[in-house]
Amino acid sequence: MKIECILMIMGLTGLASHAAVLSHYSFDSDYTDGSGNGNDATLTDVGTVGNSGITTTIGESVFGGGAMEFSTDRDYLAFSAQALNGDYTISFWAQQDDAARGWNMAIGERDTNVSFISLRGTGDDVVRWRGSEWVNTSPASSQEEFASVSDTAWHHYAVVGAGTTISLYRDGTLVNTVAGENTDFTVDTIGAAFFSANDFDFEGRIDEVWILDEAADATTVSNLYTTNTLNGVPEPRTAMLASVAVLFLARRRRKSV
Ligand SMILES: [Ca+2]
Ligand SMILES: [Ca+2]
Ligand SMILES: [Ca+2]
Repeated sequence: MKIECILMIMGLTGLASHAAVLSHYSFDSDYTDGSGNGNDATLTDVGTVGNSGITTTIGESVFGGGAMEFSTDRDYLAFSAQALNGDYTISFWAQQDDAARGWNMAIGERDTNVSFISLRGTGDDVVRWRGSEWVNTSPASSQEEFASVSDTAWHHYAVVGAGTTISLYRDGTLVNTVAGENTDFTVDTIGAAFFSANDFDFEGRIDEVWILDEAADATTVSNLYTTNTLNGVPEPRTAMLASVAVLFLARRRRKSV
């Protein structure tokens, strides 16, 4: 096999299918789902206190040059509901405008009182996960609070459901794993959750939302945190460019021998 063929195949491994990805919102230029599954989101920009939309301002995103900016209104992105049962992963970057905000509903199910992932600000300093089978017992079932830090910096969060265990990773590091939960979760909204009358939503920026139908292991979470990919190799476009560059260098080397 010619060296060009081998190198091209090596480069194309960066395009390996992501069978586990249900949806991926990069927010680099719009609200489309980059997974190939077509679950594009649509923005509902309610109220007039502030508008929400893509920001491409330098320094306001983590990967890809764009992120989703949510105003203090209950603006939100909606998409076809995904019922996550058994093994799943919800991964995203978030940056709060106000570290003291009591509820920053990042992602969940709109117009119910279940299924949300919310950052809770200064004084609470936790991330609350509530599943779709939440029951308000004491302690509540299908609900956990994971220790966090309230500030206005970007942080990466990954909630991993694996059978009856639920875990939170923060900035690539496991915070805690809790066993014995019904981990089912329904997601149809980014930037808000809960009944609309309660006006719970997110204020700040969210970037690179990945929803997987598999329980990410620690390595995969670390890959998402460090490279925004599942396998730790560069994004497809970068991989293709790398392939071309390697081919070019290989040709030059062969000619020079
Ligand atoms: Ca992005
Ligand atoms: Ca608005
Ligand atoms: Ca908001």
